Amino acid sequence: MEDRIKSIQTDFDNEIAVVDDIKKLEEIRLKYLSRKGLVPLLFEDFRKLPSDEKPKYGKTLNILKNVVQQKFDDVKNNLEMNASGKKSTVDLTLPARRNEVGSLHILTQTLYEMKEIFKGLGFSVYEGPELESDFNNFEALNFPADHPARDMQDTFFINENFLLRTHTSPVQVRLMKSKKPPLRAIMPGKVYRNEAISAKSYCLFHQVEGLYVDTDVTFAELKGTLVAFAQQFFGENVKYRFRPSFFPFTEPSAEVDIWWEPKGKQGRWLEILGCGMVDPNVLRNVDIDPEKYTGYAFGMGVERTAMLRYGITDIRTFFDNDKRFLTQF
Ligand code: 2U9
Repeated sequence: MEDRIKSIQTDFDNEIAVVDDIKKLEEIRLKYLSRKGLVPLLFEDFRKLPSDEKPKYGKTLNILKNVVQQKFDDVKNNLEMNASGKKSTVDLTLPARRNEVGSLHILTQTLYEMKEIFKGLGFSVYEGPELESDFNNFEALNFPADHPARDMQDTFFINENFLLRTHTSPVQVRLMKSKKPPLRAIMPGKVYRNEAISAKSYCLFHQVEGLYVDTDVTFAELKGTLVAFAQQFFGENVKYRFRPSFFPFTEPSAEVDIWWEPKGKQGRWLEILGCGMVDPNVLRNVDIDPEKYTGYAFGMGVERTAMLRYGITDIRTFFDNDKRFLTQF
């Protein structure tokens, strides 16, 4: 049965391919599709098969019938249209449709670029889980018990002790707990915040944080690293400033702004990252002696940085999967 199906399909294809008038087409219809034609005869034989063999051929037989009928109808339409002087609806001179090629999401591209810059500055890349313990996400990082981030309003808690990480800092905690200094790594990844969704904030975003712990690490080294990053990412002539700030996990702390002046618009200072010297309490919490070691840390939002660089005004567009947005990058 299988061989007969194949041979009828091949013969039909060969014969229909060279049909150029209605008379020859009618001969093909009689041979293959009429009541006593080869295809209906195959169905008659199929009906006589033992019932356990039927499932094996039923589907192929139906495909044959549909393909033969469809090809026949197409050729018939074209011949009829040619005979009546109308143009065929198929224009064989049209160029073929291009296959669409996918590309990396703009956040992935930005993350890759950031990773490459920091790798060039001597950092390795370290990743950790998105579901974290309260200890790694808050406690070890010197967050006081009454800090607003520890509230259900701001953080997605799984239960009393576990949560969706609100920053990638717990990965630094894991690194410091598992390896001895010197440590120099960046931590890229997704973080979650229980925020009202708007053009400026989303419940999920990406961060790149960095950490360097060794003997005699200084704020001057932190500054040198971040300026080198800003110059590579935003351009050699980027204008920047360091402003004093506060974070529970760093002391002293600072924020870095860059001067942003889009063409034809008023320029202004825009914050691109936060940083500071790792608080001695944080080092103690992971059993690193703050008398012997010092460290610096920094953190930046990937969406925020990409928005600034590409003039994107609504953070939600990163997550909408709208091709009109995605294909611009
Ligand atoms: C350890 C010790 C210190 C990481 C740091 C910042 C400053 C910071 C924000 C930037 C924009 C988060 O995405 S954002 O909202 N981050 O300002 N992050 S210092 O400091 C650490 C981390 C881990 C153990």
